[in-house]
Amino acid sequence: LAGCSTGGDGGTGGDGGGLVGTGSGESCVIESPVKVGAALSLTGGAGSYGVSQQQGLELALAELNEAKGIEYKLSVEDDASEPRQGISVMEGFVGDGTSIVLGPTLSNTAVAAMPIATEASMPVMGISTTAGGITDIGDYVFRDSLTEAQVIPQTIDAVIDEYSLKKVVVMYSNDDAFTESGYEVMAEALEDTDVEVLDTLTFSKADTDFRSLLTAAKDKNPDAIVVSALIEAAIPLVTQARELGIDQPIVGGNGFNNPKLMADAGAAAEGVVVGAAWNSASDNAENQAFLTAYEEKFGAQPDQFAAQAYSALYLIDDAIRSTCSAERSDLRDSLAQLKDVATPLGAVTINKNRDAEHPAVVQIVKDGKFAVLR
Ligand code: 1QQ
Repeated sequence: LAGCSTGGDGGTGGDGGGLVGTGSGESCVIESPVKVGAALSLTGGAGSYGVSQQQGLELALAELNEAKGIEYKLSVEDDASEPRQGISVMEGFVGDGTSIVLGPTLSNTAVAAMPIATEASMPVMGISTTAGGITDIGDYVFRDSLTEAQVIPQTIDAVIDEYSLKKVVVMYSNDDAFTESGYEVMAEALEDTDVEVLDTLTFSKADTDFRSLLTAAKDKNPDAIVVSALIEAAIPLVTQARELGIDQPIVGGNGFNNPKLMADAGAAAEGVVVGAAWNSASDNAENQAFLTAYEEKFGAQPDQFAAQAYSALYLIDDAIRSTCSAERSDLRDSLAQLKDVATPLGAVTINKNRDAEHPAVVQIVKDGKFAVLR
């Protein structure tokens, strides 16, 4: 078989893979289709985030494939909101020549699944993971989602200022990587202020009845309740708080950043304050184009998770075109260099920890929508 190529090594290394192109930037031409994987929570507790992410990716994919030179092939797999399923999805992508994987949706799944990517030298980009330490998993781990540490302190400062807070109760689920990390950031941010933490109450992410905890919280007479929770807990928590006559502001982390909060909690969601990486009101040109195209394609408005997913594919395209290579190690290096890329999230720079930097926003639920508080 001298002279014959056996090919089919399943990886993106070596020559002849067709993932190193010619030209650069807009004129870059890559022969082979570029495989992008996504491990998203389409079902299970985080299913409402994952479906939004999938739509954001599909829109970006359609737009990017209109440009010449690079054809992207997107493969979306359901991680079912479960670490084990996340691991098996990631293993599948490692073996099939995928250039980069987006996700998993939850930090709790990412901490289990991302090590598999980084051990195989396959780039992976979190598009919604906000827990501390995610990019420390390895050199091939990136994210375009702002961390809780990048968003919560200014959210806490804003509510203290807005509502002259003196004392709060903190609540969080203590069985999830994201909600625990979010809690730590909240506690630290509060420590840096004069606000007194009257009590810290814990629950499970699977809980749906918060009445006794909320009654205990109410008895302390706080000026606000600060909560780190995923959406499935946030909805009943907010609903039951209002039913129990807690009219004080409720301040949430990234888990609350979901239109399902307003859809399911209805009027109870009014006045909830949520720090975010994106608000639809952002007037940059990329965001305006994104809003229009998304509405046209899906007949609905996008949320932050769709915006982050959409932006991620543009960041990847920018990186690939900069060196005209979709080889895994080249893509790792080019992603690490990204600076001031215009996206619906604003201008995104990847910092030396491989996390994204761009402006954050503090939102308040008003008339069933996330409005900008400041
Ligand atoms: C995380 C999160 C969730 C809210 C993502 C959907 O921020 O798990 O890190």
